[in-house]
Amino acid sequence: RKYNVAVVGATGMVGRKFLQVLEERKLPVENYYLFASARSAGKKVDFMGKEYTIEELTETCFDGKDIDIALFSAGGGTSEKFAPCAVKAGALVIDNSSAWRMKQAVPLVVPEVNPEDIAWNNGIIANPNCSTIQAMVALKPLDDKYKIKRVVYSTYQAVSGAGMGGYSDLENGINGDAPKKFPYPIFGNCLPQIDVFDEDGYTKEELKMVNETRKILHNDNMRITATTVRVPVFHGHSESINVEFEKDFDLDDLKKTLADFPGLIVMDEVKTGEGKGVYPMATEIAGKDEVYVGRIRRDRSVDSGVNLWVVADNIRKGAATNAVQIAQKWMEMQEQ
Ligand code: A2P
Ligand code: 11C
Repeated sequence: RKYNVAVVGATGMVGRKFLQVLEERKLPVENYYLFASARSAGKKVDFMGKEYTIEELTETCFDGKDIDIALFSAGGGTSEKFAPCAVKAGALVIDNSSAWRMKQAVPLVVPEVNPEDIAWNNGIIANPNCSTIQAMVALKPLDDKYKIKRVVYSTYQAVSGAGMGGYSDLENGINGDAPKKFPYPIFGNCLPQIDVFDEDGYTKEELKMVNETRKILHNDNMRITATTVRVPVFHGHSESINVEFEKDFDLDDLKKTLADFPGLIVMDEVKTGEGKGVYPMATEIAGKDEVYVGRIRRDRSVDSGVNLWVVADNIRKGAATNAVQIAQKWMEMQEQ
């Protein structure tokens, strides 16, 4: 069977990556429809060896097109307003915004981690936040085997996570221009604020990591804390993750457990003395679909704990690739 697929926000940072990943993965698709705002309507885009015209996103734009899947990445407000229109027209929405993630009726899915949650969707499946997705791929095999007791996240996030505006702030900041997207200059700087603060001093990005982790790992009581930081990197989020377990572990066994997990690549060689170690870095993993983990070492300050360095391309696995993988999994499930 072949499917009809819509991409909403096709001109944006993530939307364009949707198109690239869709081209690479060759899904069984009959027709594609590309949507963006009125500003882009009529623009031509080369895609799948053909010229496509961007259509304006409206409440009725999905009607009569027999769209099976609509991949949304056009901001939270746009998803909130238009995802129900796509569902009403018969589509499954896979939404990259934060609008639906924590709703009880909406599954939040990383395909390697909780594919079973795809089955109970009610028309919308949410794609988690980029910094959560890559952490989940590393933590799921460890939670299954050693039962996670507590997690401390510290992130080093690329400017592309904030869309085109974030990217321009770093590019133009190199020439000394004032930032437009971020609250302070990002060039030569680290900003310990991603998104807005809530009243107890955490940022929304930090709370997303806490709440989304609990939902995806199906453990409402998992103890988690996070500090999320924007760094002057174009592509690739890096995360230091400190994990404490209920059960004891053997370090070689833990490394093998990580290496055996699908979508996760261990990159970890210690060189003592003058040697350069081997570990994942944003510049190396940009353009890759997998999550990379290195600096795997025992935390000697607790009975059973480990430190990890987890890096992934935030626009690929952190957004477009994960959403397209959900679509692929869903298509496979229709064939069964
Ligand atoms: P447009 O290019 O027409 O403004 P980014 O996060 O990289 O800035 O991209 C945002 C994406 O969401 C773009 O494709 C943008 O389209 C789209 N978008 C933003 N607001 C709307 C809206 N109200 N209706 C439709 N698409 C929107
Ligand atoms: C960032 N993680 O790096 C954010 C962007 O909830 O999908 C993703 C916002 C979201 O700025």
